[in-house]
Amino acid sequence: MENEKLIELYKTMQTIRSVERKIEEEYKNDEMKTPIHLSIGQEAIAAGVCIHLRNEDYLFGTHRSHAQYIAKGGDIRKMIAELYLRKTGCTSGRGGSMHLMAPDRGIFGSTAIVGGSLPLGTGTALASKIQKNDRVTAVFFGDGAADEGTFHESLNFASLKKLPVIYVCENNFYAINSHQKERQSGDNIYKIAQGYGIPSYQIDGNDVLKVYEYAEKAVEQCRRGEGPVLLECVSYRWKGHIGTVDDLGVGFRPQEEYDYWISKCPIKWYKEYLKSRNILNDALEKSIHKEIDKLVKDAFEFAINSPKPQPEELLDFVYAD
Ligand SMILES: Cc1ncc(C[n+]2csc(CCOP(=O)(O)OP(=O)(O)O)c2C)c(N)n1
Repeated sequence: MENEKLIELYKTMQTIRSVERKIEEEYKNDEMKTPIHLSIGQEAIAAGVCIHLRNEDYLFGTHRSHAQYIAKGGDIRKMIAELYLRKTGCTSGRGGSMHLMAPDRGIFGSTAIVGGSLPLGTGTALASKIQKNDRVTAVFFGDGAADEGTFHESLNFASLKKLPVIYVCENNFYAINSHQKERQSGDNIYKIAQGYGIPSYQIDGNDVLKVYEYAEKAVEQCRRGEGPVLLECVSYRWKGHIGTVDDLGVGFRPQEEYDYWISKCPIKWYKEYLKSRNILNDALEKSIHKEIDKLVKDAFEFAINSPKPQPEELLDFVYAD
């Protein structure tokens, strides 16, 4: 892979991390009137998949979608403004953090309904097939969504119709506080997809190069019209399920498990990799961070200074004009 792409992956992961760290910091001021779900620790998945997607390719995400929105090129100013429920937000302050949209970037909406992204993305993949274009759909979902009927229905249909859709399972083991082992008889979601005849792989979701490699093949397969692919990307969320809390000590996450995954930080590992190969040096790292800090500062300033929707605008967008 060219150095430019390797650096792009690094920038995307660092941008996601910086934006979410700033959200975490500012959330305590109680000005963002939206639930938030942070994906700190899972940055490599969105970065490694979305780098292969074109502007017009579709993306559907979940309640935990900041990373995917950023990686697919969503406007960060509009995302932060959405979290502050401002008129300039990506859904004009109507959706909050769990309903991010950027139609100009193929992002047709994240959804708070667990498993909801699966049939939506299967639908746009069907549309691509009917319209005979080569637009690919990427559907992100958690291991918890694999408990839902929509998972099975979507996979079966996509396989039957050979739809151009990549199902990206972000397996962070937990659905709120329930471990995968307490909910599923197996611990290999990708094997379920194989049962539907879908080429499926379980990969290290903290290794951005692995995600990149598998996602590249998946996108190529979809564009060739050979049907869906599922990638089960094993990773870990560092924060609690919702908000800014750390949920260690609550009684369901062992300290050793948490420590292990912190030591496997996707960004730390990748930075060391790039430095050991002289692709990233201190000066470049500094300039990347400067650029990202500026971007984040600007997005928050834009959001805070943007107007709030007014009461008389409450019913706007409820009915078609
Ligand atoms: C249909 C449905 N059932 C239950 C919920 C409540 N709920 C919100 S998030 C969540 C867990 C989701 O876990 P997972 O899909 O693994 O995603 P993660 O939070 O780990 O990213 C649940 C059960 C919901 N939003 N929708």
